[in-house]
Amino acid sequence: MKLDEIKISKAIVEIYFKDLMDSLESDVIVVGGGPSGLTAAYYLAKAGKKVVLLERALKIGGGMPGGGIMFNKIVVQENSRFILDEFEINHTEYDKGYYVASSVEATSQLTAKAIKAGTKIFNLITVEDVMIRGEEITGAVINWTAVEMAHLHIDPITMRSKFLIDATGHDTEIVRIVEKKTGGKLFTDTGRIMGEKSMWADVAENIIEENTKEVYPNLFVCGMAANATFGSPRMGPVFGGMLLSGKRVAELILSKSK
Ligand code: 48F
Repeated sequence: MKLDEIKISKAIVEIYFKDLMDSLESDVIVVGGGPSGLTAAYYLAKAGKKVVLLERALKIGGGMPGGGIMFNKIVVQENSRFILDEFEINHTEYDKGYYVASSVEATSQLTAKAIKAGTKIFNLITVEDVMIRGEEITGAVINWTAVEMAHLHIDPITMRSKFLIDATGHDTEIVRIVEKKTGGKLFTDTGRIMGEKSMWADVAENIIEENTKEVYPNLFVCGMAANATFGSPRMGPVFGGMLLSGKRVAELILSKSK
């Protein structure tokens, strides 16, 4: 077969734009392709929801592939081991209740399973604002990451969704935008972001599911962003809480959308 470069270009442009057009309206937009966002996307898509995941970076995975200080291993504790099994992530028991997995394999499996369940992933896209109608979140305002990086003065476009998940990690970017634009009407004790506390793995991992919740009408928070929003500590390279938080946010949205 003689290859035609223009056909290759047409294939990429046409199919990408078909995906993009189809994703302008969805059930759930997940912002952030780290472990919690990918887990949330997987469980929501598996339950039949139309899920779009937007990731600023070139590569998917957030803080997961880097493991602990670039040692590409992650630790998962007993209570979340079943999620490793669900995603077919190999792991070995290091000590009683402490399981070790390859951070690269874990990232790959979360990503592959989320996609195969039906999630549409768009990398290199940054969510720079949200849509609010009345007192409800109704979608995301997006731009190319390259536009953000180059500080170009270029207007964004919008994507409508019934629910938005902030899975942006430590910076809790979407909740921060909503805090700023609503003047502090979050469902926290202060109406504002309570702020991340210093590392304490045991406390952080035990509270993350409780912190995983709706933080403004139709805006949910999961993963490290949940602990940062509700004033809890960070946990370092133990990832069980991220997986449980992703699963929890999916369950909350599924029960709200019944
Ligand atoms: O930071 P990240 O991995 O979030 P997570 O799912 O997991 C946290 C852990 O990796 C680790 C930890 C250990 O347990 O504490 O840090 O809570 O992934 C967040 C992703 O969101 C993307 C960002 O590039 C990263 O890949 N992101 C952040 N802001 C935006 C965004 C934005 N405005 N638009 C699109 N993507």
